[in-house]
Amino acid sequence: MVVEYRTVGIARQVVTDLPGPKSQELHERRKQSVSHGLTQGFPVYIDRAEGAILVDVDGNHLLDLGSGIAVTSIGHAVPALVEAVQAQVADFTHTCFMVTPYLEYVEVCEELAAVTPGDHAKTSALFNSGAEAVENAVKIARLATGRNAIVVVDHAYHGRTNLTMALTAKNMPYKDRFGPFAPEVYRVPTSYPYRDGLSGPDAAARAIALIESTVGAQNVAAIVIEPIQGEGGFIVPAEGFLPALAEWTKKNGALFVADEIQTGFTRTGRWFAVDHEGVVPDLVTTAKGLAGGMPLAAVTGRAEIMNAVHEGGLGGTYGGNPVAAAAALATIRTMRDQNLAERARHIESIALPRLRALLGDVGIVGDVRGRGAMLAVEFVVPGSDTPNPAATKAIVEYCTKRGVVIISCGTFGNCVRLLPPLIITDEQLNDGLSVFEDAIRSIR
Ligand code: PLZ
Repeated sequence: MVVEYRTVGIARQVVTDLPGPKSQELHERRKQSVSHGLTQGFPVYIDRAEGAILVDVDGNHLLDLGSGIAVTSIGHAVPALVEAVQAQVADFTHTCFMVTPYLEYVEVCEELAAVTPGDHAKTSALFNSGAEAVENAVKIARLATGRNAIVVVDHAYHGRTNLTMALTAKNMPYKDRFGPFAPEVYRVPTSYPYRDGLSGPDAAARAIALIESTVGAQNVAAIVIEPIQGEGGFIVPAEGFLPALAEWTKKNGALFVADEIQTGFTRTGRWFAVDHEGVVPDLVTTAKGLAGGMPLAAVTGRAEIMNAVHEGGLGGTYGGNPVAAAAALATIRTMRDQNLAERARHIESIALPRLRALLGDVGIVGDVRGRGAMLAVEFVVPGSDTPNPAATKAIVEYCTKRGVVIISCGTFGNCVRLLPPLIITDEQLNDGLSVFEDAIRSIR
C-alpha cells in the first residue's frame, strides 16, 4: 500500500506486514539484551526519518502522529537542526558547564527568558530530562519558600525518578512496587470537565479547600501542575481553574510551578499552554520540544527565586550539554521563523472539527479535546462514561499496522492522543486523520 503525497517527496507506504521481518528479528535480539522493564510499544524499528515520516528497517514509511511524545515538533532530520548539531559536534561535545562554561548554554537561557510567560527578570538552569527539571523545580521552590509541602493533582505525570514518581498519580506502570516514595507530596482533585462537570472556579475552590484543610496554606512551597495534563489523558482544565490556583499561590506565599514539558514550545498554539489564560508561573519546567530530540530540559523562573539557591546547589555533569544547547537554539529559531505556534492552531482547525464530528455519531467516542497540535479522543463503553481501554488498544494497533504512528494515554488507558510534528502538511494530516477515523469506525 502506497499513499503518495503532492506536498512532500516521501510517501506513506506499507510494503510488509507490520512489524516486518527485519523488525521482528531485531525485536528478538532486543529481548536478549534490553531490560524487559521497558514498554515494548509497537516493535517497528526505525532506520531514518524525514519531516513527518519514519522509515523502518524493512522499508515501510510511517506517518508520525506522535513526534516521539511531543519532542520532534519541528519535524525529523530538519536541515537547520542537523547543521547546528553537526557544527557543534565538530567544535566540542563537552566541557561541563560548571567547570569551563560556553556561550550556547547562556544563549539558551536568554531564549528561555524571552519566550516563557511574563516580562519580569528570569534566570534558568539546564538539565537532561524532564523529570530532572521537575526535581530541581521542587528543590528550588522548597529552598526559596522555606516550606516543604508540594501539591499536585489527580492524573498528574511528572516523571519516573523517586521524587517525580511521588508527584505522578498513576500506579501502573509508573509506581507499582517502586516505593517508598518521597514524603511531603499532597494530591488534590484536578479540573476534568468531561468527568466532573465543574466550572474552572468551582474545581479550583474544591482543590483549594482540600489544600487548606489537609495541608495548611502556610506549609505549601508550591503547586506543581501540567496546564494540560499529558500522560493523564490530555485533560484541558475548565477555563478559570489555572488562574484561580495561580492567584491562590500568590496570596499565600507559595509558588505556581507550570510543568510545560509536554505542552510547551508552541505545541498548543502558543509558546506555552498557560499563555492561553494569561497565567504567569513563578517557575516553568521544559524539555521535549525544546531541543528537537536532543536531551535537554530547563527550569526557568523569577530571578529572585532561581538565584536564591547557594552557589553549587544546582548542576550535573551533562546539564546544558553544548550539542543539546545548539539543537535548542536551532529549534527555537525554527519555531520563531516558521511561526509554528500558528501552524499548531492551523492543525487544530483541521483536526478538531473532524474529530468532533464523531461525537454522538460513534458510540465509543466519549470526549474530544485539546489545544493546537495536542489533541485527544477519550473512548468509552457506548452509552456510558466507562473507560474503554480495549477499544483504544485496538484503534492504536489498527493505525500502526497501516503505517500511522499514534500513541495512547490516560489514567484509564482509554485516550488516543495526536501530537503530529507541527510541520506536517495538511494533506498528510488529513490522510492520518482518515486512517484514525477508519480505525474508530472499525470498532463498532
Ligand atoms: N512532565 C508533563 O509529559 C514526560 C513520559 C513517557 P522525561 N512524558 C513522557 C514515559 O512513559 O516515560 C514528562 C511529561 C511531563 C515530566 C515528564 C518527564 O520527562 O524527559 O521523560 O523525564
